[in-house]
Amino acid sequence: MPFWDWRGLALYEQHLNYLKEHDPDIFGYLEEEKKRQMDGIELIPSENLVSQGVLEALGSVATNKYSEGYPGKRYYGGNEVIDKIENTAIERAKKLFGAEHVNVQPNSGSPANMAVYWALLSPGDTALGMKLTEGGHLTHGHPVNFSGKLYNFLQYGVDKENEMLNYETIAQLADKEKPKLLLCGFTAYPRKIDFKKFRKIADETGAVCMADISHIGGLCATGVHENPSPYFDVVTTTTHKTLRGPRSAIIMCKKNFAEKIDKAVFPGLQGGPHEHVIAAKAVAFKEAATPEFKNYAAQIVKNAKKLAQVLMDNGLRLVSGGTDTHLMLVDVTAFGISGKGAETALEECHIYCNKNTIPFDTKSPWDPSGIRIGTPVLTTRGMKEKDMQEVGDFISDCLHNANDKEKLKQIRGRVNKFCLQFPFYK
Ligand code: DSN
Repeated sequence: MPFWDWRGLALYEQHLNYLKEHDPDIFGYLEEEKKRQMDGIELIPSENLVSQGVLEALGSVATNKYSEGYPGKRYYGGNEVIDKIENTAIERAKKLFGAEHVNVQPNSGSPANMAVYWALLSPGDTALGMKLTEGGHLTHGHPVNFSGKLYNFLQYGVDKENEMLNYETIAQLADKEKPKLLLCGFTAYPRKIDFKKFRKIADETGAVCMADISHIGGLCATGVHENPSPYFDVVTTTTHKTLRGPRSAIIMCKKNFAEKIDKAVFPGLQGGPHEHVIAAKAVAFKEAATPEFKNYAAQIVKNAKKLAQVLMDNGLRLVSGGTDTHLMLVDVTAFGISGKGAETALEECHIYCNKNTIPFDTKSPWDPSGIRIGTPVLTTRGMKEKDMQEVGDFISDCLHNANDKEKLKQIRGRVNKFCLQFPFYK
C-alpha cells in the first residue's frame, strides 16, 4: 500500500465508531462531508486529502496537553513526551527544507505571518508585498487586514503585458521605498517564482527577505519548485496544501532571527501550542521526505500543465497563458458570467473551485472575473495526465452551459461516475 493511501473502510468506521453510536448528528455530517469529498472533483488549489498517519495523530491524546513554552522550557509540568514530539517535528522540518531554525507552533498561515511581522517590524514600518488582487494574500498588506493596518505595506503587482512578475519594477519600487521587509510567495500566482532575484533585491535595499511558500510548500520541499528556505531570512508555510499535512503552519528562519521569532509566537501571540497538530505535522514531514512524495509533487505539476492545456485547447483564457505550478487562474468573462457564477455552476456539477480576481480585474473580489483551480487533491486521488482531459472537458462543458440546469445535472452525473474510479477514503 503506498503510504498516502487510506487503509480502507473498516478502519475509518472504527475511527468514528463512538460518534456513530453516541453523536449521530455529528457522525452523520462527517459521513456526508466524506461523501461530498469523494463524489466530486476538488479543484481548490489550497486543499488536499491527508494520509491515515496525519489523521491518526490529529485524533490522538496529544490534544490533551498544555505545553506553553518550548521543548525543555515549559510553563507546565508533564511535558517530557510532548518535548519529544515537538523536537521530532522541528528536526524533520529543518532537514526537509534545509532550514537553520524552525518554529512548529503557529496555528495557521495568518498567525505565522503575523508572528514574523511582530518579531521583525515595528508598527508603521515599511514593507513590500504582492497585491491581493494580483496573487498576494490578505496578510501581505491588504488594507482590511492587520498587516495593512499596522504596517506601511506597499504593494507590487504583475506586469500588464504578460500577467507575470516584473522583477525590474519590483527592484525599482524597493530601491525607492527602502522597505524593512521584502515579501514574496503568493496564493494565486501560477508561475514559478525566481527567489534568487528577490534575494538580490532585498540585499541591494537592505531589506529582510521573506517568502510565504504556503501554496508551493510541498513543491519546494521536494525540489519540484526552487526552495528558498536555505538562503532566505524567513520563510513561512502552511502545512495543509501541497505539503499534505494537517491544517497548520511553520516558520523557518536564519539562526539570528530565531529568538525574536520564537518570542513573537509565544508569548507574543499564542498560548498553548496544539501538540496533536504538531505531531501530525511531524508525520507529514516524514512522508514528504520520501521518494514517493517527490514523484507525487512532480505529478501535481504535470497534471496542472496538462489541465491548463486542455482548457486552453477548449478555448478558455488562462491568466499568463498557463501554469508552472499546481494552480491556474481562468478568466471566465468570455462566457458572459462572473467568477461567482462560474463557481456556482461548477458546484452544481460537484466540481469545486473558488472565485478569484484576475490581474487588473474591474470587478469586486466578491464577484470577480475569474476562478482559481489546481490539481493537488486530484493527484492525491491518483489521477494522471490522461485523466485531466476528462476533468478539463467537464469544466468547459459546465462553463458553456452555466445557465442550463438540465445540462448541469447531466454533467453532475458524469462527474460522480468519473470519481468512483478514484476512491481514497473508501
Ligand atoms: N485561504 C488560502 C488559499 O485558499 O489560498 C490562503 O490563506
